[in-house]
Parts: sequence; C-alpha cells; structure tokens
Amino acid sequence: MVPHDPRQRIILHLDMDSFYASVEVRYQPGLAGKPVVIGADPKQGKGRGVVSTCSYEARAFGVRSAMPVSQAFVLCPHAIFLPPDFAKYTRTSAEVMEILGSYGYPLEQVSIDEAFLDVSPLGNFEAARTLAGEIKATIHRQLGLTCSIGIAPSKIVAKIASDVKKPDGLMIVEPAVLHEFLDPMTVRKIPGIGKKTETALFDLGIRTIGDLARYDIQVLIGRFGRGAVLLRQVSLGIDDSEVVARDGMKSISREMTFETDTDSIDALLPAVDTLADDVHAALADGQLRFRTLTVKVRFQGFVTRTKSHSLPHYSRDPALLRSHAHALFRELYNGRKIRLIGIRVSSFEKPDVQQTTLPL
Ligand code: TTP
Ligand code: MG
Repeated sequence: MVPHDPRQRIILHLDMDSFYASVEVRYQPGLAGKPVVIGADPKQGKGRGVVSTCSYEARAFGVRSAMPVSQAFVLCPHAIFLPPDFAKYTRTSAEVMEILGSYGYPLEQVSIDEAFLDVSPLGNFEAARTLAGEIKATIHRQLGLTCSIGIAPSKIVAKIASDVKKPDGLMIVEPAVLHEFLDPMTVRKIPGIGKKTETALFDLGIRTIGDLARYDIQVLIGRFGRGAVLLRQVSLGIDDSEVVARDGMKSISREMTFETDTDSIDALLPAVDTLADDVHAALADGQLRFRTLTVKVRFQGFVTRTKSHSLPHYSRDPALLRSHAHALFRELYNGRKIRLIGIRVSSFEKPDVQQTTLPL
C-alpha cells in the first residue's frame, strides 16, 4: 500500500442538478420526466426576461440558463414554464447544507446549490468515493433530489470534476491522472472563463486546457496581464485555496448574466427587480436584516463597476430593497451595453448570539 502523504488534500465539490427545476419536480411529482423551465413568464413567446434554469429534459431541446424565455418558448413550446419560488429553493438549499455539514468536515457553501467539503482527513480517495456515495444517497432519500460530486486534490479541479458527469454524476480525479483529466478539456470548462476569454484564447490557438498549460507564459501575460498567471496555474490544476468554513453568512448575493449584452433599460430594470426579490427571499428565509446594499454591473469588455449604499437602519423591506437597487443601478448605468448585473446585501444585524450558523 502507498503510504498517505499528509500534505495531500482531498476536496469534494457538490453541485445540485438543475436545482430550481428539480425542487419544483419534488413538490409536483407529476412534472417528473417533463421539460420544466423556471424563469420569467414566456407569454406565448412575447415574454421578456430570462430562464433561471431548466430540467435536463428541457436542455435536450437546447434550453439553457440565462437564455431569453422567448427563445426557450420557441425551442420548447410544450415545456412547463414556472415562475421561480426563491423561498422554496433557499429552504431546500439549507436542507442540503445541513446534510453536508452533518459529516463534520469543513464546509464552504459557495452558492445556493453548491459547496466544498475538505475531506482530507479521510486519507485516501477510495474512502472519499464511499463518502460521496453516502452523501448522494442521503440527499436522494431525504430530499428526493440528485446532485453531482467531484473529488480532486484542489477546489478548482473538484469543481471542474463535479460538472463533467452531470446529472447524478460522481467524478474522482486522483493526482496521478490530473493532467490526463484536464489536458483534453476545452478551456471553457474552467470556471470563470466565458465566451469572451474563450474567444481571446482561441485567437491565440489555445483550445484545450493542455494548450493553455504549454503556451508561452510571456505572451499570455502580454494578452491577459496578471490574470495570465492564474490561468496558467489553473491549467496545471494548481489551486492552494482552502475550504473556508464559515460560521454564519457575511453577505447574500445574486447575479445574472445576460444571454447577449444589452443596453435596453426595459431588459435591465426587470433584471434588477428579479435580483432584489431573490435577495429578499433569502433574507426573509434566514430572518436576516441588512444595512449595506451593493450593486455590481459588468459592462461589455468586462469592465466591472460597483456602487454601495448603507441604510440608516437595518431592514429587509422588499420595496426599499428594490428602490435602492434601482437608484444604485441608475448611478452605474451609462448607456453602454451590460453583460451582468449583481446585487449583494451585507452588514447583517447581529443574530441571536446562540445562533452561529444561518440558513442561506
Ligand atoms: P447551476 O448549478 O449553475 O445550475 P443548475 O443547478 O440549475 O443545473 P446544473 O445541473 O447544470 O448544475 O445554478 C444553480 C441555480 O442557480 C439554478 O438552478 C438556478 C440559478 N441560476 C439562475 O437563476 N440563473 C443562472 O444564469 C444560473 C446559471 C443559475
Ligand atoms: Mg447546479
């Protein structure tokens, strides 16, 4: 037997499958096996707004997150279109996190439906595989939901791995097969690489993560600046960041990327409203009140600007949240095309001292 290297980390990343859609199916079992689309009302193809997510049955028709609902309606008119019910999703998310937390490893929740566990104390990847099977079975038994899990020596690779066998997947990347796993993959599989960076990399002749790992670093730095070093590290599977267990939440944020960059205020303001309502649902579910609101706008070309405002009192009033979000957004809006909008609330009222963990 090969002795265990104590510096060897084993990181598990879990991501729920078609999360909002699966939760709806759980509440309405008659929807099982059908194309289900969660998002704005498609209004027979005339609706504005975007798809939040959709079931894998709807994905077979080409429907995707962030796509205009009007387009989803064209692709799959017989789909069942449902409005998002954020309170339900936040509650279910808390249930998932509770199951994950119950194993006693450091847990870092990174979004409503994904989290990292640092399971290094298990000592080997086989034990981690067994644990992953238990977690998947428990979530399925208790919540009737499936998830996908990736296990790897670093957070970034675990996250890439959880995505490759979706839905209901389990992918283990041991150190010995790290490069075999990463090299043939398209660069788009790296979290954070969107269409723009992908195109810029293609222009340099870089298509796969292996291409990126071998490319002249000086040329990369010339093209991407400091980001190039990070890209190179990721391409080699290097990521020393720790799983940061958090006791209680510091902020709640939601963001939305548009299918195509837009400067239309008729598309942008409803997006701000949707995000504000989504944040409000999470606040209400966690019984939290905030003081600081931040709006983020990413323009075409990736220039990102944020504006914050601190209220004189703690609040979770949905109308106030919307109106301040609108005001901050209007300060940022300059007529240029926008790629992404985000809203974050922070500076929470101190919860009951007994309460050290908060549901999302
Ligand atoms: P994801 O984990 O990205 O997507 P998913 O869980 O729906 O599907 P997958 O099986 O591919 O993981 O996001 C989690 C939830 O976040 C998703 O169910 C809905 C929401 N979401 C949006 O509202 N808008 C978006 O653009 C995306 C990507 C997600
Ligand atoms: Mg998911």
